[in-house]
Amino acid sequence: MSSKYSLITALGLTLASVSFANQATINPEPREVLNLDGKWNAIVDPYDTGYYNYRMQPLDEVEQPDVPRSQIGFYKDKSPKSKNDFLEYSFDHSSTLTVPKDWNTQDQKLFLYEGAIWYRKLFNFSVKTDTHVFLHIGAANYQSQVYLNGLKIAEHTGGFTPYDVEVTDKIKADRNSLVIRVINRRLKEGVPTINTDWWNYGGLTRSVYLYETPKSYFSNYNVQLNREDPTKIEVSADLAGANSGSVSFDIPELKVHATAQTDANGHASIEVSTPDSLVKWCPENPKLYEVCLNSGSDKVCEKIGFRTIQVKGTDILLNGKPIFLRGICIHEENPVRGGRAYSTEDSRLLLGWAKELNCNFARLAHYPHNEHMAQVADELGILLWEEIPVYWTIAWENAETLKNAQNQLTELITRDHNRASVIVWSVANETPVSEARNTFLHTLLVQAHTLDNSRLVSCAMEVRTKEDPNLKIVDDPFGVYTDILSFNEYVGWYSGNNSVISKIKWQLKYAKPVVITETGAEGLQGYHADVETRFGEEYQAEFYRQTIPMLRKIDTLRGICPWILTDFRSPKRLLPNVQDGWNRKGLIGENGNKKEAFHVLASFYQQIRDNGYETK
Ligand code: GCB
Repeated sequence: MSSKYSLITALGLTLASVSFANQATINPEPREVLNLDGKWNAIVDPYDTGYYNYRMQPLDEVEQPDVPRSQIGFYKDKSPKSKNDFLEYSFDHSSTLTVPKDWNTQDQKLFLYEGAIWYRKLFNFSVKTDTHVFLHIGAANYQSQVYLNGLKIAEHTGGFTPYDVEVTDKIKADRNSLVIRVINRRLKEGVPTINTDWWNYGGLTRSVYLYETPKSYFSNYNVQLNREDPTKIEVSADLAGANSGSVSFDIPELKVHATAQTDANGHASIEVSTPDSLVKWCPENPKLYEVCLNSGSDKVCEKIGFRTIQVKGTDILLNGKPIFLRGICIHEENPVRGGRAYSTEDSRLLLGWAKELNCNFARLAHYPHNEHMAQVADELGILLWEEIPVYWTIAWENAETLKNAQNQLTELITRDHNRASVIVWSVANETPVSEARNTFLHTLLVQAHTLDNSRLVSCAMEVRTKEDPNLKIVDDPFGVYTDILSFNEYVGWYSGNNSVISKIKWQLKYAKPVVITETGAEGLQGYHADVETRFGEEYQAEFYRQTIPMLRKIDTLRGICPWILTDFRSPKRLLPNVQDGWNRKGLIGENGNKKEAFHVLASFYQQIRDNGYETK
C-alpha cells in the first residue's frame, strides 16, 4: 500500500491553506497540551477596517513605517502606550465570544452577520526541548488568517475541516497573543458557493488547542482490513522528522505485534494476518480495538474497528454480506440548543435519535461534520456517508475552486480515514450536468479513491423526467464512475402531491446498488390537519407512507436516507408562522419533539432490521 502522505504531495496538495504549507497531524486530540477553548476577545469588523488600509491593501502585506498608528492591523494586538497614543481598536476592551461555537447564536446582533470577526486569546506556554508544538484549529467558517504575536502564521479556506500549524519557534513563555480573523462572507467562487439551503454559521465553530509531539512523530497512519482480502490487516504509517527508524504495530487484545523499517521518506508499510479471533465491526456489534503504533520516540494509540465495504453487482457488502442501509440525513446543528453542533454530547444527541429511528446509516450532509460524529458513530455502530460542500452550482471552470474542493476533501479523508463507520466519501450534492462539472467531479472522485482505496465514492445526483411526468429517469453521466447510484427525489413535495407518489415508475441507466440520498416533505411539529394539508404533520407522515412502497419498486434499492432527522435553520425558508427561517422536513421538530412521520419511518426500519429487506 502506498503512503497517503506522499500521494498528497503527488496530487500537488497541501493539507491546509493555499499559500501556507500547514500540516495536519492525524489524531491530535490525545496530544493536546493546552486547550484554548472558552472566552476569546472579539472585534466585529464589518468593513474590514482591521485588515485593509484606506486603499484596500491588506495591512499585513503593505504595512509601512509611516502608516498612522491608528491604522495598524488588528492582528498586531496593540494597546495605547501613553495617554495621547492613538489607536482605534482594543481587544482588551472588546466583548467576548465563546469558542467553540458559531457567533450567530451567541449574540442576537450577529444572527444574520456575514463578514469578519477578529478573535484574540492570550496564553502562556513553555516549549519543552525536543518537541514540536502545533496549533490546531478544528474549523473556522469560512476563511481564516492566523497571527501569533503579530506574525501571520497561517491562512485557511474551507469552513468545516481542521488545520494545524507549527508554532514551536514562534511561541513565548509569557503572554502570547493569538489572533484569528474569521470571515464567513459567501463567495460565488467558494465551496460552498453563495446559494445554500442551510444557515451560514460563522466563527471558530470547533475547538482550538496546542498539542505537542516528539521531534520525530507519526504525522499520518492508516489501519484497515484489506478490502479484497480481509485475511490481511494493512498498516501504513508516516514518521515526520526522522530519516528512518523502526515502527511497531500492536493490537494488544488480539496479541498482534509486527514491526517494519521506514524508508528514506519516513514511510512504513506493515501487513499482518488477520487473527481468527478478530470480531469485525458492524452496526449490530461495533467492536473497536485499541491499536498502537510505536517508533521508539513516539507512540500513538486509538480505538479502531475493522470491517470491509464493497459493491458486488447491485449489492453493497459489509464484511462480505449484503446490507440494506436504513439511513437518515443529518445537518450539523443542535436544533434544541440552536446553532452548529460541535461536541461529543451533540453527536450523542443526533446519532442517539438516529438509533431510535432504527437506523444503521446516516448521511452527514452537506459538508464535513465535526470529528466527534464519526467517533460516536464508531461506538454506536452507525455507518456514515461523509461529504464536502460541492453543492448546487459551483464555479466548475475555476481552477482555484477545484483546488479548494480538493483541499477540503483531503483534509476530511485525512481526519477520518481510520473511522470504521465511514463507508462513503461523497464529492457533491445535486450538481447540474455539464462537461465542466463532470471533469470537476471526476477529479475529486479519483482523488478520493487515490487517498483511500478502502471505501466507496459517490455523490448525490438528480432525477429527471421527459414526456411522462410519472416516469422518473436517472441517467446522470457521472453515474458511470460512482460506486453506488445515489440520488435525491421529492415526488409528492416539489412535484405533485401525495396522490401522485404511487403512480411513479423508475428508469435507471446503471445496474448499481441504489441508495436514495434524499426524499422528504415538510411538516410543522404540533400542526395537525388532514393528510392533504401542506405543512401538517399528517401530510408529512402520509408522504412517508406513500414513498416507502414507491421506492421499493426499484429492485436494486439497497438503502434509503430521507431528508432529514431534525428541522434545521435556513435563510431560504421564509413562510411566516410555519417556516420562520427553518426547513421543516425534520422528523423531529426544533424543540426536539418527534413528528408523526418519525414513527412511520421507525416502524419500516424496525421491520427491515428484524426481518431483513425483501425486494418487492
Ligand atoms: C435538496 C437539497 C437539500 C435541501 C432539500 C430541501 O435537494 O439537497 O440541501 O435542504 O433539498 O429541503 O429542499
